[in-house]
Amino acid sequence: MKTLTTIFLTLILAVSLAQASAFSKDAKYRTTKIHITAEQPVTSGSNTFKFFITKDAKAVDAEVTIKAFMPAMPGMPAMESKVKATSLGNGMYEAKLNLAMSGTWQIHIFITPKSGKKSRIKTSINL
Ligand SMILES: [Cu+2]
Repeated sequence: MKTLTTIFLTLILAVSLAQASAFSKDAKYRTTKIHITAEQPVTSGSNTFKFFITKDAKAVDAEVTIKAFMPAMPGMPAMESKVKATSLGNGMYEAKLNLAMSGTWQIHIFITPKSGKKSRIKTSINL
């Protein structure tokens, strides 16, 4: 019964968090999961994203670097923006990414914990 209550409350929290965000995306690599959100709709230019990172369902304490890039296209050179995310505690990180044009941006999240294996999660953001 306690488990059911916990699941139910988690669902309510997940739904309300999803509604509060203008952008939301999930990605994972093995048991490391990341939940990416933005309070404002994602547009070309500077965007602030929050990253909630867990490994084996536990909040991750690590150095987190985000790389956003777009390969060269006809008439456009390759674009890249790499930033170190700020830790907000309890597995939550924040970073401002400059997505200079509309299109599909490849996103790589580099996670370097104080001990244990480094990991990299790949995803993409369309705008
Ligand atoms: Cu482009």
